[in-house]
Amino acid sequence: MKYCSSPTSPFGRKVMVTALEKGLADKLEMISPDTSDVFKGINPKNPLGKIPSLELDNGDLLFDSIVIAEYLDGISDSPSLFPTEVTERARVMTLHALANGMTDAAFSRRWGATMLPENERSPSWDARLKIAVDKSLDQLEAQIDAFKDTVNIGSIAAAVALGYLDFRFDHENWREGRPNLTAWYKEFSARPSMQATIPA
Ligand SMILES: N[C@@H](CCC(=O)N[C@@H](CS)C(=O)NCC(=O)O)C(=O)O
Repeated sequence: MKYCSSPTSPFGRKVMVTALEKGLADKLEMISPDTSDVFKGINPKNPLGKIPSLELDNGDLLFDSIVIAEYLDGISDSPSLFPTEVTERARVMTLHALANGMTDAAFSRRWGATMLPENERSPSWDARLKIAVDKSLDQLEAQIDAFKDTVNIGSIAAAVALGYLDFRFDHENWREGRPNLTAWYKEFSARPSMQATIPA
């Protein structure tokens, strides 16, 4: 299977953590994105221009990250990272949506600040995105008991989101005033799957 991603992509990292947790990482042939013109997108095979994508041996192209993660989860026999009981699944997928939305907002902030010409940047849009990140962090801190002892697609997405903040927004210190989230992340990020995928 051809996996198009980059070690610095938080969405790609979520998929790799999933693949490692499921013992499938060696099945992924790594393909680098095409960054020659970021305004046209960085993944020519995906009409949305985004990474990650996974090309199956039958030619199907899977995106986005949650679809790839669920596919990898489904083809391995090891315990699932996607609960099947309806209420539990809804909770975990909502946690995933929160963490992924936070990652999306943080990634957009970074993209706006580094790719757009200075006269096209929008401080008020950046502030709006920062509010989304901050409120999501507060929500994770408040609901820590619901996920602190779990390893599933929701907790993986939460850890990857925090890892991305460390990578790109270290100076904003998300840990301040969030002791429970800080302690949980310290423990979760020691997992071999997280250690093997630290963005560089
Ligand atoms: N919802 C998508 C988001 C993917 C995404 O935003 N990927 C970024 C890299 S981290 C990207 O490819 N950006 C290039 C662009 O948007 O042009 C997913 O979960 O896969």
